[in-house]
Formats: sequence, C-alpha cells, structure tokens
Amino acid sequence: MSAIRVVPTTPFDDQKPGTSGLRKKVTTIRRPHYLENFVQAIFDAVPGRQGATLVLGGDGRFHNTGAIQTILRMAAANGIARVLVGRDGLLSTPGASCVIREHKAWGGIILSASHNPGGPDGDFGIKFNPANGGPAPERITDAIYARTREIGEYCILDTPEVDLSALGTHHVDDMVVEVIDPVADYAALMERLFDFDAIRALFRGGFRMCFDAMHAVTGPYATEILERRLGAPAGTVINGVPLDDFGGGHPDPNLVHAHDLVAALFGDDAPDMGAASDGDGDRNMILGRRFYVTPSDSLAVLTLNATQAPGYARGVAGVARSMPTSRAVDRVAAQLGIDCYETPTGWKFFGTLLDAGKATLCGEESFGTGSDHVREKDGLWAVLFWLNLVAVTGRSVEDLVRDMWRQVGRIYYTRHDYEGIETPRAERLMADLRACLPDLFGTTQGGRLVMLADDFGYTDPVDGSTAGKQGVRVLFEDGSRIVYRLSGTGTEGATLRVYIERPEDDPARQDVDTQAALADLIATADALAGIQAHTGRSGPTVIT
Ligand code: G16
Repeated sequence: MSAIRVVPTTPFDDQKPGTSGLRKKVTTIRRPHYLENFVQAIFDAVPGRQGATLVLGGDGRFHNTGAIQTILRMAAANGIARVLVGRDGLLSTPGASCVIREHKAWGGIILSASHNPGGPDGDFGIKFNPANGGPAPERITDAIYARTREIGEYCILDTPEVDLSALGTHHVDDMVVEVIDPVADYAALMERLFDFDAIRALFRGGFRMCFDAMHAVTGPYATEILERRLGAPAGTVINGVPLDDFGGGHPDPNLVHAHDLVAALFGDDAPDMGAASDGDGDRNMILGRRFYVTPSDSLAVLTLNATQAPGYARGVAGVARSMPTSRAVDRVAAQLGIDCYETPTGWKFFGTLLDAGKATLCGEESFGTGSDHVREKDGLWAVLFWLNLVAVTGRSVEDLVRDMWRQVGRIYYTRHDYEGIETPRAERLMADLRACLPDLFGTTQGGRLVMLADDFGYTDPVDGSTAGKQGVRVLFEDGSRIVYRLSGTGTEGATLRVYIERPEDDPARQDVDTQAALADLIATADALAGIQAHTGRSGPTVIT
C-alpha cells in the first residue's frame, strides 16, 4: 500500500461549472493543482465514493490521458474500489452514461469540452455524472463549486501510470482498474433499440450514407456499428480516427464546421443521407441529399414516428425540449396527445423528467437529441433512429421532414451566434434588454404585436427545484418568437445567442430559404436588443 500524499492547496476562484461541466483552456487545466482541486471537490461533495465504482474516460483531446492518470491516482487515494476506464482513455459522453448505468457505478468523470477545439492551446473540460448516468443537476454542481471555494488539500498516490492501450485489469494499490472496450456496452444497447435487420437490408439495397466523425470520439463507435454490424460499405465513416486536436478542426456538427460532409451531401452524386457528431459524441446533425434537417425538426420527426423503432414501439410517454428549441415538437406532441415540457438550456434539466418517466424523448436546438435509453444526448443514437425510420418507411430523410411539415406546419428557425464579445459588453446588452421587458408587452415591434416578454424561469415539475434568468424571450401574436441568451459553454469572452422562429402553416410557403423567410424578424431582433450598437458587430459569426 503506497502512502497517500495529502497535498496542501488553495482555492481557484473560477471553478464554477457552466452549462455542461467545467470548461477551460488546456493551459488553465494544466496549472499546478487546478485539475486536482476540482476532482477532489467532486470526491468531497458527492457522498458515497468509498468502495464504489467510478467510470472514467474522455473524448481523446489533448491532455486526456494525462488527466486520466492523475484522476486514477486520486481515485485510489480517495477510497474508490474500482474504475472502469475506456481503452486509450476514450469514452463518448453517451457511451459513459451507458456504462455508468449498465455497471451501476457511483458516477463517472468525463473529460471533454464537447464541440470546442482541442490541442495544446485548445479547450478542455471535466464533467461529473452521478449514478443515473446524466449530467450532475445544479444542486450537485453547486455543492462541487462550493467545495472548490474552500478546499485546502487533496489526496493522491505516487503510483506508476496504468497502461490504457489494451483491455485488461490493473491495480493502483488496492483499487482495481478495468480497461474496457468503450464501444461494447453501447453497441449492445443500440441493437436492442433499433431494427438492425431492416437497416442492414437498407445498406444491402444500395443506400449510401456518409458519417463524419470529425476526428473525434465517435469514430470507433460509428465504424463498429455502421460498417461492421450494419454492413455499410467501408468508407461510410469519414474522419474516423480520433486525433487529440481533431485534425485542427472544430468538432461541431453544423453546416459551418462539418464542411467535408456538407460538400459531399450538397455535391454531385450525393449520398442518400449524411450525419455528423461532435467531439464527445453527444451532438448530431442529420442531412438528406441536398437537404438540411434542423435539430428542432429532427426531434419532431423522431417523436412523430417513434413507434416505428422497436425500442419505442410502446409509444412515447412525453417529450421535452429546451426553451430556445423551436416549438415544432410541441405541435407533434399536441397531435399525439402527449405532454411536452419546456426546460432551460442544458441536458441536466431533462434528468428528472427522464427518471420519472414523464419524458421519453428530449431535444435541443444545439444539435442534441436523446431519450431515456441513457441520460445524455446521443449523436449516434439519433443517426440510427433516422436510419431505422428510412429503412422501415421507405421514405427519404427529406420526405420524412416534409411529411411532418404537412401534418403540423413548418417552423422556420435559425440561431445567430455572436462569438467572442467582450464580456462586459455582452452583459450590458442583456441587462438593458431585461430592463425594457416590462414595457414591451402590448407594443408593436417590426409590425408584430408583443404578447409576452420575460426572462425565462423554470420550476422542475418533479423535484420542485428552480432556475431563473434562463434567457430573454419575446413572443409575438403570430406565433413568432425571439430568444436571447449568453452561452454557458465558452472559454473566452462571451457568446450571444439569438434564436429566431416563425411558424408557417401554408404549404405553398414552406419552401423559402430560412434566412429570407426570417429576414424581418432578424432585423427586429437586432433592433430590440441593439446588437450592433452594443457589440460593434455588423453580423453574427455563426448561423445555424
Ligand atoms: C452543452 C449542453 C447542452 C446545451 C449546449 C449549448 O452541450 O449539454 O445542453 O444546449 O451546451 O449551451 P450554451 O448555449 O450555453 O453554449 P455540449 O454538447 O457542449 O455538451
């Protein structure tokens, strides 16, 4: 038994978790004691670690394995009995959620900054997921943060590195470390949820797809499931080898960053379907041939057709979406006669609804879709769900979306991001906007009557917890809506997100370019918040 080293330390004042865990520059995470303080705060703040099982892995970004070796030494010094760690330190976020649940672990530490760029000067992140496999709810992240503010020491061993490159069992003193196949449990779960025979037949019949893993963690998962188990031709998965800097790219599956995929799907001889996932495998983008599916529409289509997939044949108990997500799924839920919940941004807010069986499917405009199969959003799951629907209905991706529009109407939707604004300027913009909310009701803005203007607050219907100041929303009489909020996942300056939507029920007018269809609302959004004046920017940096 090695001696436990108790290392004196002092608090850092910037360890408050954001929308999804603690996200910082690699250079910050590598400062002496920085990672250790936060990990010790997790161990101190969450009861029950003694003798427990911990799941550990990350998206493979720069410093992933170094951080894992540190956490293994700390876990052993803190009384953890067993750690399940993905081979090469890899576990996708939904994969980790699956392993936590399958192996009834105390929780998991997932190392990822999601879609943010990696590399020595890129971003890094640490998330804690408790026993239900989902992101820690705010009462846990608040407790972890409180602990970081008072921490005075952490415990660690001086043991050799564990070989993470091959499956097998190792020991760090008394603690067992099992290096597991990161894909096995997850792939078995997918086989239970979806009609793999029908999807195999689809590929045998010549269906062509392109999956862009963006040199991130989904590569091994997609290659195993799509190419090996479902028989898609080799080469279906592109950029499938995880790299610690994602090949210099920005592993965010959207029309701007997934350029290889977009070029293929909008080029000559395009495949039937395209899809991409992000750094840690929880986001997804779905494309048909020369056709983009908004994440909000994707959730609506999956909900409408859910019973076509074996895992959801029993029906959908309810659905949930984050507040800024378009209200397409609300319309589908109304048609199906099921409940639809509106939560703040952040997957952590879906956990109680999923645990209580109130929601079966959940989704966010930020390219996140998932269900009660795990407690995280799940990129590859969404792709398999779409493949399942195409296979059993015989319809194309585009047809499935148009069918949903025919049934419940189309909601034109866009998000405009203004990245890297100086934080005081962004905060000023939001403060000014909040200040004018009481006077907006009943006024006409850009030719539309304002029916509601507020700062979204949420009371969880299951545990009664509350969250305030979750985004400013302005609703108009014609059903249009503008939402403003500041991102909680960035590491530099502030990002203003503006979400704009308008319903269009006339089938003859459902084929307009989205930016053109929303042009007047976009102008109203700028005028209402004084975006140009506050930020000095003439336009957004990213449009999705
Ligand atoms: C995270 C959260 C999502 C959230 C997204 C965007 O995603 O898990 O629930 O919608 O951030 O958050 P924000 O608008 O605050 O930047 P991910 O994929 O980054 O973990």
